[in-house]
Amino acid sequence: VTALAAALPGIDVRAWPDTGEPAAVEYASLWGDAAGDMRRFANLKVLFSLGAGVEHILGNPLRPPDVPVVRLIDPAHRTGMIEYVLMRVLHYHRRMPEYAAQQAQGIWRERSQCAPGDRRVGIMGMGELGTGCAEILVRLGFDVAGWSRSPPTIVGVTGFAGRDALAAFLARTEILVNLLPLTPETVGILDAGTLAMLQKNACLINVGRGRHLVEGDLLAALDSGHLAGATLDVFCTEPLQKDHPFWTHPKVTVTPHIAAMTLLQSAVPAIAENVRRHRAGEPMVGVVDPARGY
Ligand code: NDP
Ligand code: OXD
Repeated sequence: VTALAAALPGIDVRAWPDTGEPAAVEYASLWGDAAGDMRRFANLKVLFSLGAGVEHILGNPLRPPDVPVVRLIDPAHRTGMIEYVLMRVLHYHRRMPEYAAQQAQGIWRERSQCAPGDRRVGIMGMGELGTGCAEILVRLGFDVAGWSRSPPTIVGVTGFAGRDALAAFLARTEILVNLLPLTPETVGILDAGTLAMLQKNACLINVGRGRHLVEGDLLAALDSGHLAGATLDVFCTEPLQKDHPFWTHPKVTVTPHIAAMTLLQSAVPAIAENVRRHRAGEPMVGVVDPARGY
C-alpha cells in the first residue's frame, strides 16, 4: 500500500479491509476472492489482478460483470518464469534425475548427452510468459514448438494452433511446459488422453494452474513408466495437502507456486501506470476478455 500510494500521488490508497466508504472505491487490486461481494463497490472502475492469472476474478460470481479486469504484465514476472522454466528444462535435458539416482547409490557412470537441437520442448500457451520462455530456449538451440489458440509466430518456434493440432504438438514433445491460463476450455486439459500422446519418457513442467492437470492421471502416467518426471508448481488445492502423493513421489518435484512471484518493485509501477492510463482515457495494458477467460 505504501509503495502504491507513493506511485499514485493524490490518490487515497487503502489496504483491505480498511476500504472506507465502499462507494468511494474506484480501483481494486486483488488476488483471490477474499474481498467477497465486489458489487458493493458501486463505483468500481477497474479490477486489477495481482498476478497474470485472472481466473480468481472471472470465476467469482460476485464480481461486478461490467467492470474491466486487467491482468498483471510486468517484466520481473516474466523474468522469474523464464528462470524457472529454463532451470527445469535444463534439469531434464541434462538428465539430472538419473544422476541424482546414481549418486544415491554411489554410481559413477557417464550417460549420453543430447544436443539441444535434438531435444524437443513444447510450450502450451504462447502468451506473455510462454513466448518469453520459447525465445530463450530457441536462443540456446532447443527444438521448440508452441501451441496456442492462434498460430504462434515466434522466429524459430514450430507453431501449432487449436485443438485439432494438439495431438501433433504433443506427439513431438519430450519436455512439455504448460503456461496456459485456466479457462473453461483449458481446465483438465492435461489428462490421461493428452499425457498418453506425449513421447515415451517425456517430462512435464506445470507452471500454469493446478486444475489444468488431472493429478491422478499424471500419477498413473508416471507409475506406468510412460512419463519420466514432473515438475509441479501449481496444484488443484494449494497449499498441497500434507498427505498428497506428489510430496514423496520419486519422479515429482514440488514447488509452492513460486515459479514467477509478483514482486512489489515491478508490479506497483505496472498497476500505477494502468491507473494513470485509465484516468487519462488511454488504453490500459493487459485488459482481459471475459468471454475468452484470459
Ligand atoms: P497470456 O494471456 O499472455 O497467454 C495465454 C496463452 O494461452 C496465449 O498464447 C493463448 O492463445 C493461449 N491459450 C488460451 N486459451 C487457449 C486454448 N483454449 N487453447 C490453446 N491456447 C490457448 O498469459 P500469460 O502468458 O501472461 O500467463 C499464462 C498463465 O501462466 C497465467 O494465466 C497463469 O495461470 C500462469 N502463471 C503462473 C505463475 C506461477 O507462478 N506458477 C505465474 C504467472 C502466471 P492466443 O495466443 O492464441 O491468444
Ligand atoms: C500469477 C501467479 O498468475 O502467480 O501471476 O500464478
